[in-house]
Amino acid sequence: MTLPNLGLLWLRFAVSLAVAPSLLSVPTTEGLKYMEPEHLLESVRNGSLKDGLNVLLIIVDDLRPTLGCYGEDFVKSPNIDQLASHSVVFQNAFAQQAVCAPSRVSFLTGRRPDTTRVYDFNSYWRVHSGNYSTIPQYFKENGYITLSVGKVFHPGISSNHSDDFPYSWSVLPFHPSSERYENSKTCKGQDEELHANLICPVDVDEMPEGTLPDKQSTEEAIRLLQKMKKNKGLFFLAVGYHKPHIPFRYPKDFQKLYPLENVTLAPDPQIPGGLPLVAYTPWMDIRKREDVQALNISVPYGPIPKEFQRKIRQSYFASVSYLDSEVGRLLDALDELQFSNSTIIAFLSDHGWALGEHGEWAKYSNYDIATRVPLMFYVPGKTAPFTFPGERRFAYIDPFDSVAELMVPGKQAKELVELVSLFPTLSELAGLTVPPCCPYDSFDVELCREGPSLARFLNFATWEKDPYSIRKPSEFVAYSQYPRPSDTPQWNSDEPDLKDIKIMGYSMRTVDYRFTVWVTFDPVNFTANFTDIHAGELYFVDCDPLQDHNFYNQTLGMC
Ligand SMILES: [Ca+2]
Repeated sequence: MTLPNLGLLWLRFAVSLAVAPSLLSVPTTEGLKYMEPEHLLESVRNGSLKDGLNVLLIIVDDLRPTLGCYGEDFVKSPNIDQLASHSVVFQNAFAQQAVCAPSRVSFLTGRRPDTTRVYDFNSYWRVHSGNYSTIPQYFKENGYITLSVGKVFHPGISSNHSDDFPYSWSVLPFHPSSERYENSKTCKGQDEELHANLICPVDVDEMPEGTLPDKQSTEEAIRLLQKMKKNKGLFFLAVGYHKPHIPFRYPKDFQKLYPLENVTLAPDPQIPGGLPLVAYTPWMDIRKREDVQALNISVPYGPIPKEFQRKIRQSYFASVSYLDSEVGRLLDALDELQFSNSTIIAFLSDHGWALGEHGEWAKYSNYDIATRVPLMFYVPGKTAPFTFPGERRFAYIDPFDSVAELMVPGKQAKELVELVSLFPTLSELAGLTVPPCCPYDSFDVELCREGPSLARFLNFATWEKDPYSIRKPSEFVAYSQYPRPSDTPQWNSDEPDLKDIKIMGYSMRTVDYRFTVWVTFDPVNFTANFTDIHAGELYFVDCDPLQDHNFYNQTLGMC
């Protein structure tokens, strides 16, 4: 196997990082007033909207591709599988940083973390790095009503405590009221008392407000779709679901889909011997939960007891099936309202999640298990034929229906792609001008994109005519990165604040291997020193798909 000249690639990174930006004028949100949706809809209806396609963007929190449509047959995800059966499904899509805010800011602005400079939760990119446009902002400026439901931007400082309203959204973003109870003591333990547990199957009727956040988000999204049906404007509706993010608080019935005796452990539950310590994530957020604390697991490497590992995996899968039922309700309503022939649907997650692989239980790393995400696009008339009048495309499928068969997946794209491509892809699919490629220094450029559009992969005619003309897997590379405060795991290794970042792990995934170098990083000047390498990782995909055998600096024993 021949490796490409990695030095040049890293040098390119190093040079680009060394270029200091000039800070832009600070946008202000002073004087903003809430605008009733009706007023905005009225203004658009009277405007000059061109014909076009609506967009439904579904963003899931911490969902790895553990879905039926990704070959994980034991997971009950019939509604997402049904969407996949009419979509192009990207089998090898990767996030740019495996944690919420940095990943979301990256793909919603179409820029990599080294351009957004958002590596933690404490900076708003418009005042921190550049006044970058976002996907919803671009659609809004092109005449769309843009609507946000649930967790789309990461809430808090990283989206200016407003989900980037009003830049990105036509009306104030919606957050489910019951979200405030996510970390409260709502989980009934074996002692019949309520706890703030990791594993939290619940009776929904007994929950505060008698509901759960994702249920409320589905209901609000459906209400907005009904409103858009009446008003006839083009819409861009983003719906952000919370599950399967921890805690695993879900309707308890979904646990029945995964009897504990049938739940297997991760195939590689040991911390790999050749793993550099800087790469290890100590999964501190898991340890904080009451039921995990009671296990007295040693920090940072102590393994979780096997029986509890099974329970975590059971509840993650149950949360995925609960999520699937909410996605199913949403798509059923979209279909019922006859939007299936006029709406692009994009489905993705912000990053993956380790379920015991490498002895880890979280995101916060550069492994495939943390960076690989589900990604699919449904485009009516393109990825699936238009429906006939009265024909149902996305009728709800009950995950408990034992006769429900695994859907035939749609077109599978195997190329390595990145979430940073979402911005140009949605633009092109909707018929908008694709934002230009970012220049070398783009800190002053409000509208540009750092990833290529993936729309060409949706053109089946080209695939069949000359599949090799556009698809050369060896040419594709997906980049990710993750910061660390130290060479060995400590309390803030998972989520270091910007000022504490001392090391950055830059990772590239090709069709053949994953290569990562952990280098000195200066959080003041945002510079990475590629001559000061703390550690490296090299994993070969064919013989080590789980990435357990680090061949960095090894001259013998190629697998
Ligand atoms: Ca997340």
